[in-house]
Amino acid sequence: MLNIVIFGAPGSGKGTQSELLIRKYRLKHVSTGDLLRAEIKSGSELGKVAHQYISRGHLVPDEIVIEMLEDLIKRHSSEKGFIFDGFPRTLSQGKSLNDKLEKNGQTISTVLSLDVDDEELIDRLVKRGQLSGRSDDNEQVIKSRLSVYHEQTEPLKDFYAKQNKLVSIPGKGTVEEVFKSIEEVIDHLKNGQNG
Ligand code: B4P
Repeated sequence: MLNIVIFGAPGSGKGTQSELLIRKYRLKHVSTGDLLRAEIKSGSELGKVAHQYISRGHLVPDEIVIEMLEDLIKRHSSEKGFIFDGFPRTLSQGKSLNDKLEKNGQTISTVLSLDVDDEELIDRLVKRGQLSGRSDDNEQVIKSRLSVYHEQTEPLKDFYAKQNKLVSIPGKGTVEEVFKSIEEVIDHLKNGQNG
């Protein structure tokens, strides 16, 4: 089983690269951002709460996101593996993910950290906001998301480095170039699992 965490700042290419990964490796895609946006669209109580945080560029509280993820892991226990996209985003989420996987006799295979500088991130997200109209893709909210990333999410790099799981991927090339670096890491992992 291959359990991959795609890690990076907002706009680093997590969602973009996940799409390519699912196609090639047939893993189950878990994007907490997509799940939360679906809840908002459906008008559910959870969605109403999530919207209050997302529209200000804050993280949705850990309890909500962890519960959502727990349900999903249970429902898809027989898959080939997961791509966790945008989860974990806090140390508490990271510890919880390790626990949940361990309970099912699984572990995280690798954490791919997409490294892109803040200037490029702001540029990408402002452009996406102009096309998609996503309410959290405007410059003021983007800056808040970036500072939340540096304060609450980036410490996870150290958490995974200590477990020898962290692999840094230069995230600034074209989508294809970034994917090529990712493929190399995963193919190497898969060969190790088979051999
Ligand atoms: P997410 O949906 O995870 O959104 P994101 O961080 O902006 O990244 P995304 O994956 O969508 O974009 P990508 O980098 O691929 O989260 C949204 C919000 O939900 C969070 O701010 C938070 O409030 C909440 N949330 C989600 N998960 C949570 C959790 N676990 N805990 C608490 N709260 C949570 O792409 C960005 C743009 O760059 C695209 O337009 C793309 O086309 C472009 N791009 C990608 N790769 C490129 C490249 N190589 N070159 C040029 N452009 C590129």
